[in-house]
Amino acid sequence: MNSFSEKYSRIKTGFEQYLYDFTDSFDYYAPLSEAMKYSLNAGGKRLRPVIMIASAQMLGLDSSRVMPLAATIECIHTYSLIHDDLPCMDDDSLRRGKPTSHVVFGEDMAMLAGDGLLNLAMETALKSIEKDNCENYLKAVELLFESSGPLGMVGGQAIDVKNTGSFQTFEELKNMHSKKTGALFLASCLCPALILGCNSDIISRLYSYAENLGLLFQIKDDILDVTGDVQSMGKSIGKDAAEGKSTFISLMGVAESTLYAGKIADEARKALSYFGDKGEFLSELIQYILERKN
Ligand code: GRG
Repeated sequence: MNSFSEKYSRIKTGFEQYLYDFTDSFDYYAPLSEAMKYSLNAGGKRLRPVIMIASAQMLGLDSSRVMPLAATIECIHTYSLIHDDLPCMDDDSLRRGKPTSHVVFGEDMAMLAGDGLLNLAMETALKSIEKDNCENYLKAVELLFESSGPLGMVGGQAIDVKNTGSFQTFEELKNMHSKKTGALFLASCLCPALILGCNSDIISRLYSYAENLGLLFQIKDDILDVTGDVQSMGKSIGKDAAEGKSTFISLMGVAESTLYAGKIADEARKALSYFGDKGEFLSELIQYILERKN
């Protein structure tokens, strides 16, 4: 294992320990607790919490001060996957290498598990606010929910379901993805800076890094839907083309999308160079996303 993988694994393990204690404390109506735990503990890369914790560490904020917000963002991400997999949306039966929530618990309970996670996310974020740094924490919580709501992820998903296969231009596609996928990356990266009350230079560099990272993640997701395999991905592949979805591949092809991904990665690196050696892990994360197989 190289030092990047070791560090990723250390951050991810620390987060998952926190998450397991968090889910262990669920004391709701048993079938609901079970369905919420099933998806949260199913694994996944934990990319958004890892980005949030790494961004905190780079800026000199102790990880413990963002752990509840990292759990918040993972709850939001997980609820979005449960709802996205429902028959009324993507109708998927495999997620994180396991049968999807509605396959195991039924559509009604999957819907409620997602609703439960979203509401729990709000409760967790509000409880995380430090009294003596209330104003800054509120800015972070506001960004988080703005990013996941109708201006961000939910808005992007709405644009996506209403326009399947009909994005004509790269800009239209990019706009949808910057809301649907990019906004949560942005929140992950910026929350620690808001908690610390960082200056506008730092915020704008992080903004540029996160915006490019989110786009890179999505282009790679589209490439993997063509070149990846079910085993490594833990979810069905080839669905975009089968459903006639507009993707970076349908607009530009695999070769040009790969070249474009490299350009976006360079932009992300440029933004992060401002932080010097302290940005090493987040910089290496760009390469990880570029080379990821799942
Ligand atoms: C239903 C409100 C609502 C929103 C759904 C994010 C999303 C919006 C849908 C997911 C559809 C999808 C597969 C989008 C591509 C990008 C993406 C978010 C992939 C899954 O994220 P990963 O790879 O997943 O970080 P893991 O399992 O590793 O956490």
